[in-house]
Amino acid sequence: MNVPMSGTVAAERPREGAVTALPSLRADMLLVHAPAFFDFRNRRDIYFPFLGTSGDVPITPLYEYFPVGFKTLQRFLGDRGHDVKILNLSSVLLRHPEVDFDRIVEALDTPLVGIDLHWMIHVQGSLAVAKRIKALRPDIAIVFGGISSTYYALELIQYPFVDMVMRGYDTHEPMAELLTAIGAGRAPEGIANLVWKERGVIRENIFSHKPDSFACGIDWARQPDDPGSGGGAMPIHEILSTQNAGCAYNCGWCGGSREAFRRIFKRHRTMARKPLHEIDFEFQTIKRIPGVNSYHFYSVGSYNESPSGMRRFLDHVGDAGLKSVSYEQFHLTRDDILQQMARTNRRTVITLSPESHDPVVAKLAGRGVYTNAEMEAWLEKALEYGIYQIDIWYFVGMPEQGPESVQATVDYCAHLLRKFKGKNVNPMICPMIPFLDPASTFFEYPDQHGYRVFHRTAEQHRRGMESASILNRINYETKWLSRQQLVEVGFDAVRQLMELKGAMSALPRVCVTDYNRRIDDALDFIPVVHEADCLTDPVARARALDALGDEILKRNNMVLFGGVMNQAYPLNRSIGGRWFDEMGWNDEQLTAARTVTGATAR
Ligand code: B12
Repeated sequence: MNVPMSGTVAAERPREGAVTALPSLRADMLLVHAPAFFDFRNRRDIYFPFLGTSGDVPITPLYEYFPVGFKTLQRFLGDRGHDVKILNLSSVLLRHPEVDFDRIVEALDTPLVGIDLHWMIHVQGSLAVAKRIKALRPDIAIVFGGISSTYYALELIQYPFVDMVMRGYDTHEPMAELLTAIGAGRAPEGIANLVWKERGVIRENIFSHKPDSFACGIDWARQPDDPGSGGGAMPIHEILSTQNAGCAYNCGWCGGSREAFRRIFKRHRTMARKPLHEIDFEFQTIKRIPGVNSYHFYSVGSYNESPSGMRRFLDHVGDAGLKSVSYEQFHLTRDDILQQMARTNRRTVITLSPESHDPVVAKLAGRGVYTNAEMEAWLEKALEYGIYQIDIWYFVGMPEQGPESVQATVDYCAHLLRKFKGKNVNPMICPMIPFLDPASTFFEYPDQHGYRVFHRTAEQHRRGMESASILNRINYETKWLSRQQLVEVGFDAVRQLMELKGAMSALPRVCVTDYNRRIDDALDFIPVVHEADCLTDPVARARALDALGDEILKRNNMVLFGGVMNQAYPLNRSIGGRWFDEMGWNDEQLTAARTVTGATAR
């Protein structure tokens, strides 16, 4: 490998049509989060339907979250003298669609770009961004990292534009060594976990850095600037935390389950925990966030905490002065913890995920550890203790789950809504699209579980993501639900549930009408695009898609813009200022760098 020296000077090549060049972005490493699809702008030949994500977090189908590990890498490496910056390209391109990506690449002053392929959904975008960077700036080395990168490391390294893949759930130490090696112009010989190329020959260093503890505390004190959108915007003030990598449970569909963790990271112990003093650090910084009392805190994976760990964690939460907090729970939370949760924050939300009302399906989905009757009794109790809200998630795409089963889940949700009317019990349902997680048990052994997998390799997923039709992007179907049904039955279930919530005043009627109008439109338009996408003659296909181009673009522009809505919050909220909206430059600089000629679609 040709390891570039640090301090490489950015190429200063003015491009035609540009207004103002972006100031150079200097870093020892720039961590880049690519949109799930690149380049989505002005595309008339690929349709991103409303509800095209599973819809539980405030993101568009470009999946703007970057791995929270970007923040820990930034702190850990920063403490060791390395200047690490983060660029969320998804957010930049959504907010500033007229910015020419090539101008961004030209402004980079860094020897190393790190790209996450953590979630498989980013496979097309991460690779396309890497390819373009390499084409324009062969002086910049490119390293991939994250869960999917680890799983597919030996395939990814074969792409000519991927120089290195850093494997592992904890990459801090090896990345520090890598940056030091690059700074010194040394080859990354012997750096644990790394797969790299030496003059085109693939080298696989030993995959040995697998510590029992994981990560360092995140510094939350500084949040990205919120450019706002003229006062009326409802800012998304949210931070999150995970105290563990891996999982104590073993749900067959999950790429982070016990067995999946073993497959990916080749380590028998399936949990690595964040050290207590790092959690302490994290909470100290949370308290320093300006206006912390307007922030929601999302505790992801808190089902992996022991009761004593949870009690300690709750003390911190109580101390932090946050507006609201949500905890994901696997079992029905026991009384003492419930009471403490309610005491520590007046707006405590608990998220349960029974996945199905049907105990057989729930068990096959890896859940089913309580009955509906037990859950309902627990709901009464939790509300009595002062828990503010309980979200209950159901999933579509599980074993033995056909259309009737999904309908019965919706009917059960109606029962819950009636029984707990006015009490903030909020059932939600989402289709598992577009991907069944690679490395999950159902992905690895589809036949045994009634699944069929369409895309297996990274390249197959990448190509799949380039399909015009969302149905062809989906990587699986089950014996009980075809790809088309996953979408149709899944969307219809969401639609019915929204309708019920409107009727029972759990949501404003006007939001429901608007939301369901979008679902109806997607349900009408998906088959139209699908038919065109499935034409086998490439010329006929291109012609058919071209004829639909205006309609596709119109719909994409309604989903891919500077706003997001989801099931939990069915109102458009502006992006920018979310903890992961790290835009590299400020709003004025990005606005000034917009091209006169408009967005570049390639
Ligand atoms: C926390 C979490 C979330 C949080 C996100 C938190 C965050 N921003 O990181 C939320 C709830 C928002 C979320 C969302 C989603 N998630 Co999630 N999530 C998890 C969970 C529970 C833990 C992940 C974890 O432990 N991270 C900690 C460690 C492993 O990662 P890290 O510290 O962030 O990063 C380190 C390394 O990964 C690596 N690294 C990562 N990126 C890079 C890049 C470079 C260049 C380098 C060098 C290193 C590197 O170094 C970091 C530092 O050590 C896992 C389940 C599990 N048990 O693993 C699922 C999981 C990761 N999520 C998954 C999925 C599918 C999703 C969604 C796509 C769901 C959806 N349809 O909406 C979205 C995607 C969001 C997006 N991109 O916008 C799948 C991924 C399967 C796959 N391989 O694709 C998992 C495995 C299981 C699951 N189904 O939930 N998720």
